[in-house]
Amino acid sequence: MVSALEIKQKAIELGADLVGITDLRRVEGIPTLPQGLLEPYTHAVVIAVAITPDVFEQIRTEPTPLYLHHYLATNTLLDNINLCLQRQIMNEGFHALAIPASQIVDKVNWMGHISHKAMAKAAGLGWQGKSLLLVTPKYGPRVRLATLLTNAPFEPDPLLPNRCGICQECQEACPAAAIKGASWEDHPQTREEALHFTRCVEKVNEDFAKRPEIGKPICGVCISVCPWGKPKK
Ligand code: B12
Ligand code: SF4
Ligand code: SF4
Repeated sequence: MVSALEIKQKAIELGADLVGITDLRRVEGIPTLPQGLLEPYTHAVVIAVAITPDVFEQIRTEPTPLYLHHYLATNTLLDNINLCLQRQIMNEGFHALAIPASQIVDKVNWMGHISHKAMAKAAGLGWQGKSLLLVTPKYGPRVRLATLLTNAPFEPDPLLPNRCGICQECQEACPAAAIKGASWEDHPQTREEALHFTRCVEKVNEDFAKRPEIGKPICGVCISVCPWGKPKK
């Protein structure tokens, strides 16, 4: 059987910057669409692709057309890596299901099939910061994520602690004043615990997505200001 190390090496060869593995017992009770999505699976491989720091250098208070392009291209790369890993695991006789990087399945409640942030946290890639984004020690929140569900019994990775500390950069910079500044050791119970959720939803959908040169619900400000993402000197 293909080992956790081999699948991680393959992901890196294909263009991933980070890869982690979780046992799905770590996310028991997490909401999914459809309900019961996780039932055939026992583990997940979570991949991250970093967006170059130069894109974020230009983001101060709003998204840029350049960020839009990198956002779209990174989603495609993540989906392609995930499809290749899916094939490799299936060829070994296991089930595997690539969850799309950025598909919104329920536009009333703003949900994907599963939260990649929660899966990435459970796979030891980082922690969910005060912005609710997945923050990694190496790239901060400047990563996009995708999840591959499987029943291949890969060895899970150790968890990382929350390292936001007293930082409030994202809270201070958010153009919608949406970040409450709450902290938690593991994860918030609801999105509302971390965010004035509708303020963020309205900002990205009613303002940024309606700009002709953007056209998607993106923002990037809370990503750009996080000190963990700034290039290390
Ligand atoms: C719908 C969606 C949106 C919506 C709603 C956002 C939201 N916060 O839910 C809108 C359009 C507003 C949006 C905005 C943004 N998004 Co968006 N979005 C998604 C999408 C498609 C689904 C998210 C989802 O289903 N959330 C469901 C909620 C319930 O999950 P959650 O936010 O993680 O919070 C809960 C869980 O984490 C849970 N939890 C954690 N661990 C555990 C364990 C257990 C056992 C349980 C029960 C619960 C639990 O606790 C939290 C509270 O319930 C994902 C892709 C994906 N499939 O994940 C991208 C995604 C979350 N978005 C992303 C990004 C970058 C953004 C923006 C910065 C915009 C941009 N691209 O510039 C903003 C950030 C807003 C913010 N501060 O959160 C990235 C995040 C990358 C990262 N480093 O974290 C993702 C992962 C896309 C990707 N492929 O990388 N987004
Ligand atoms: S995505 Fe923009 S509006 Fe939403 S929380 Fe981050 S900075 Fe605020
Ligand atoms: S900007 Fe500061 S508070 Fe916000 S997620 Fe990054 S480290 Fe945490």
